[in-house]
Amino acid sequence: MNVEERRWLRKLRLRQSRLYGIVDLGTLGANDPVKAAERMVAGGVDVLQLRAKGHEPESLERLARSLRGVADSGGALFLINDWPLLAARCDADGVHLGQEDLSTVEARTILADGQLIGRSTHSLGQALAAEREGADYIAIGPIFATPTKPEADPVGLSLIREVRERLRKPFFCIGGIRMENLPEVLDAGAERVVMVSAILHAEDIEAYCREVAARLGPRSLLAGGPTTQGPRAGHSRE
Ligand code: TZP
Ligand code: MG
Repeated sequence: MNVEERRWLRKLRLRQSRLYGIVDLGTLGANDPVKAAERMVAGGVDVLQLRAKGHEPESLERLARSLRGVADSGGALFLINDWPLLAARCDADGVHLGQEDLSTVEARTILADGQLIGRSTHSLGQALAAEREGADYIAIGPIFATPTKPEADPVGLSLIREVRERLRKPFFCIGGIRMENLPEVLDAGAERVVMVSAILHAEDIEAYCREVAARLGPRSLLAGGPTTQGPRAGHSRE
């Protein structure tokens, strides 16, 4: 596959994605990240992210390559939190950046051509800025208060509706989302969600993901973005 085809495939998978799971080493504790990732992908996670706060990126290369393989085996995207250089080295599908991280322009100078950039945002203004600056997808949250990111104030469900009306890029809702409150999040206009602790603390990770994915609905019905016409088929909304 050439660079253009890979870029197109990544954007197509992003458009079709509903469930984004994070292999967060802090939340996993002593549990095996590769096994957790395998169960997540088997359960239908569309995007897998490695998040390893407090670790040195150099020490994560082997794990990142293993997770890259796990994601590939299920047709899921694989992203790395915080470190574009590690994402480039491990041939990840992209990197996820926060408000305090590198700008999109800076990150693109480190990433390989065609790798994706996601950006965490906490307001409509930040979400619109991230889109304007060229992020491929936006995360908004925390929707609810969450022990996974205790320092962050919840933005509430109302931001989902605002963002939905204004953003063209795919956006994911994150923060305190679990099976029990998923209906509220969907009713507020979300199509895509990220879950960390709900998935990683589930008794049966695969079954939990399968159930959430079923409630989110089939991938193929999502509108917009690259179409089946392929990478050279004119302009998409992106
Ligand atoms: N960014 C905003 S909230 C959050 C991140 C990384 C943590 C979400 O974790 P959980 O366990 O799904 O609430
Ligand atoms: Mg970050």
